[in-house]
Amino acid sequence: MTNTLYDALIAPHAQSDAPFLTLDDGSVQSFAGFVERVAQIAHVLTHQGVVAGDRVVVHAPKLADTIALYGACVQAGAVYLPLNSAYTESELAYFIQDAAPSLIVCDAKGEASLNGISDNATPVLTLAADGTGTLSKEANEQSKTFMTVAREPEDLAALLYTSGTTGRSKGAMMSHKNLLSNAQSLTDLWQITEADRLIHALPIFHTHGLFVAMNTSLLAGAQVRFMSAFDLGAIIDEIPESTMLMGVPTFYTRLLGDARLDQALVRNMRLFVSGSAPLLAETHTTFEDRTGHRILERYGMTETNMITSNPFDGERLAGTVGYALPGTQVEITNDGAPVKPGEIGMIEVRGDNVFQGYWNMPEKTAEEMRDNGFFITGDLGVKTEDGRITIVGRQKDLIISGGYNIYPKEVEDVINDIDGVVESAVFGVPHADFGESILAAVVSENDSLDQDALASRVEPHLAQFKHPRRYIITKALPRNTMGKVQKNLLRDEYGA
Ligand code: MCA
Ligand code: AMP
Repeated sequence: MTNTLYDALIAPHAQSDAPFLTLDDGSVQSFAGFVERVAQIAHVLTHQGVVAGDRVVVHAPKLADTIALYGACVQAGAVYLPLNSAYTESELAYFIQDAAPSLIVCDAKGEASLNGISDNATPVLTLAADGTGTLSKEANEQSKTFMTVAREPEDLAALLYTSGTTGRSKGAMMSHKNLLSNAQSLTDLWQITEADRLIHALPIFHTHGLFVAMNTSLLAGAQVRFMSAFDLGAIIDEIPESTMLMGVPTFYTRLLGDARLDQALVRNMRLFVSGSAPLLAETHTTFEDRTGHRILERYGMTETNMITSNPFDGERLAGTVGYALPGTQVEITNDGAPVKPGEIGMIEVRGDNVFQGYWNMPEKTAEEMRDNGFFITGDLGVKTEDGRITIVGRQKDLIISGGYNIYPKEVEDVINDIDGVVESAVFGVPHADFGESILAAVVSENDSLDQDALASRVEPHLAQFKHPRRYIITKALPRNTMGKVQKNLLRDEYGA
C-alpha cells in the first residue's frame, strides 16, 4: 500500500530519535515522536468519521500538534484545509459552506461560532494555544500506530484558499504529487539536509510556512526551531544555533533594523530565503553588506507552489527571482504565445507543481489554465536568454502587505455595501515595514461617513491585515476614457 506524501515525508522517520521540532519553551519533539503523534491524530480523524478525500478545516494556533494534524490528514487520506487564524466569522462561513468539511478543528475561542456556522452539522474539535482541547485529549488516548490509507500521486492532499480578483476566494486543489515534487526540487536545489536547523517564524496556513518550510524539512530530516509567532528578538537569539531562515521581505527589513545583526551573529547560517513578495534590491545589498550573505529570492504562488529560485551555487541577483525550478517550465507570453527574451509578458507555468484546479469552480480553472497545461499566473515578467526571470508587475489587482495577499475587490465589496457609499477604490501604497499598505478612496453621499464610521463598518467583516489603514473621502474616482478606475493615479497622489 502506498501513500505518496506519507511514504516520502513521514514514514522514513519512524525510528529516528533525532530532534525535529524545538518549541518556544525549549521542549523538543523527536522525529519518531512526531510520527507517533501523527498516528494518534489520524485515529481521532477516523473516529470522527473522516474518510479518504474528506476535507478537514483547520483554524488553529501554530503548534506542534497543528503540524501533526497536517501529517494525520495525509496519513488518513484526508484533505488538509488550513485557514488564516485572523479570519472573521463571515470569512470563515464562506470557506465552510464552500468546502463542506467533514471535521473542523479550531481554537477553543472559535468553537461556538464555528458550530453556529455549520449548524452543528459538522463535528468541531478544539486545539487551544496552550495545546489543550478536545483534539489533543482524544489523541492522547489513541494507539501510536495507524494503518496508513492508500493515496495515489494525483489524489488531493490539501485545499488552500486564495482570494481572487472577483472577490470570491477559490480553493486551490493540491495533489500529493504537486506537493512532493516541489519539496523534492527545493530540497535538492537549496541542499537541505539533516544537518540543517531551520528558523520557522512564518504562519503555517499558507504555502510558504507549511509546504516550502515544513515539507522540505520533513523530506530532508532537518531540525526546525518552530516559533509560535514572529518574534524578532527570538530570531536573533536562534540565529547562532541555526543554519537557515525562510521569510517574507518584512523579516529581512526588520532584521536589518536590529543592531545585533552582523557577520559574527550569522557565522553558522548557510541560507537566507525570501519570497511571497518582492524583495527590494536595497534590502538585498544592505543585508549582504551587514552579514556577507546574499539572500536567495524565490517566486511562487499558492496554485503552483514554488516556480523559480535564484541559484544556490550561482549568482543570486537582487531584483530577480532566478530560474525555473527543475521539472517546471516557465514561459513569458503575449496572448498565450511566447515572447522573445527581454520582452515583457505574462508569466505562465507548467509542471508537476501546478495544482489540479479550483474546488467546485471548473469555469475559473478553465479561465486560468490553458489546454496545454500552462497556468496563467497574473504576474508580468521578463526572461533573459539564459532563462533568468524578473517580475516587473502584476496584471491582477493585488496588494501584498507583509507577505499577505489582499484582493482590493474583496474589500471594495464590503465598503460598497455600506449605506450611503456610492463607490470605492482600494489600492496599495509603499510601506517601509510591510512593503505595501492598503488605502481606500470612497465616494459617499452621506456626510456622516467619516474615517471612523467607515472603519467600524468594514472591520467586523475582514481579517485585520485587510483593513484599509486610511479612508480618503473623495467626490469622484479618477477614470480613464474607458471608464476604468485609474488606481495608478490614486497611488501617485496618496503614495507619500
Ligand atoms: C500583521 N498585521 C498586518 C500584517 N501582519 N497588517 C498588514 N499586513 C500584514 N502582513 C497587523 C497586526 O494585526 C497589527 O495590527 C499590526 O499589523 C502590527 O502587527 P505586527 O506585530 O507588526 O505584526 P506581526 O505579528 O509582527 O506580523 C508581521 C509579519 C506577518 C511577521 C510580517 O504579517 C507575517 O508572518 N507575514 C507572512 C505572511 C505569509 O506567510 N505569507 C505567505 C503567503 P494592530 O496594530 O492593529 O494590532 S504564501 C505565498 O504568498 C506564496 C505561495 C509564496 O510565494 O510564498
Ligand atoms: P498567493 O496568491 O498567496 O499564492 O501569492 C502569490 C503571489 O505572490 C504571486 O502571484 C506573486 O504576485 C507574489 N510573489 C510571490 N513571490 C514573489 C517574489 N519573490 N517577488 C514578487 N512577487 C512574489
